[in-house]
Amino acid sequence: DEATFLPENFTYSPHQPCPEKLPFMRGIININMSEISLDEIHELFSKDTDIQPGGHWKPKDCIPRWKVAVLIPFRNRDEHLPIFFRHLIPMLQNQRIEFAFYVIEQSGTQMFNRAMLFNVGFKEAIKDYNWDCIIFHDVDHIPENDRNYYGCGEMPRHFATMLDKYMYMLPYDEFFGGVSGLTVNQFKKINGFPNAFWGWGGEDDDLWNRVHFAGYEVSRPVGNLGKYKSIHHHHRGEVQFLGRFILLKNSKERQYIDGLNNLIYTPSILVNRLYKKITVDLVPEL
Ligand code: NGS
Repeated sequence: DEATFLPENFTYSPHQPCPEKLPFMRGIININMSEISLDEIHELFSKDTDIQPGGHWKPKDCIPRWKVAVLIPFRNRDEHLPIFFRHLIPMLQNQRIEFAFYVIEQSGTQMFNRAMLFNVGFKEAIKDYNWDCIIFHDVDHIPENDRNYYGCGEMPRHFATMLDKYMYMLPYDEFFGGVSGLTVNQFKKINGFPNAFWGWGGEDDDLWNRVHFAGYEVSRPVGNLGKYKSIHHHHRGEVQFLGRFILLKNSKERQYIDGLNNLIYTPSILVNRLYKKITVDLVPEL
């Protein structure tokens, strides 16, 4: 609730945990969807010498409550990335969260596998650093409110509850798409995402099922905080995954045979200034 946000003159120290509701979290974010190049974004953030390679940043004025790896599955959306960073970097800095970005790009000609890319990103991210919270983020979703706090919690969290493209309503109660977050332990416990969803649809519903079979409930931001704008684009070559309904019927049986525990991939890795890029050519299991 708004009244609990700290006043401008609130002081805290480098030796104390960052407060969760900081004065620079002002609410509505000014969204700027105009296209910009990655070079211009680098330029924009070049004065911020606290940003380490891979976009790794942590607050200096307090101890961050969460160490967050933001995973972004990716293919053929180059113009979205700079728009994404333009909004996400300032927001996470205002929230005084420690973070870095992982862009997991699917090369090759197989159908897009968002879920498997998240599994790859997870395994690569936890090799790097002791992240404790993982945010699973579509590149075309821009948060509209910086009080939508990107930390994790006792329960898996769904952040993108009010999308402009759905007239700011949850499309259905079990919707878990767009942006979600789990602690490293929660994600391991549910065996991650399924790897078997090739093409559009259903993988987020399967994650919802996995979370519930493991005994969790999903938590969501209150009020208007979960508002997002989508970057407009033509759905380039997104092929629906026709097998999704059958897989979803068998979510429970499949949970511990398909996921983090049967994931095989060969990544190539590039550390950029604002993100780590992991490229993988995914192939379906025979
Ligand atoms: C459901 C899909 C979800 C998807 C949601 C919203 O029908 O994967 O629509 O999609 N589930 C199935 O197909 C079983 S959206 O319009 O945001 O792309 O997330």
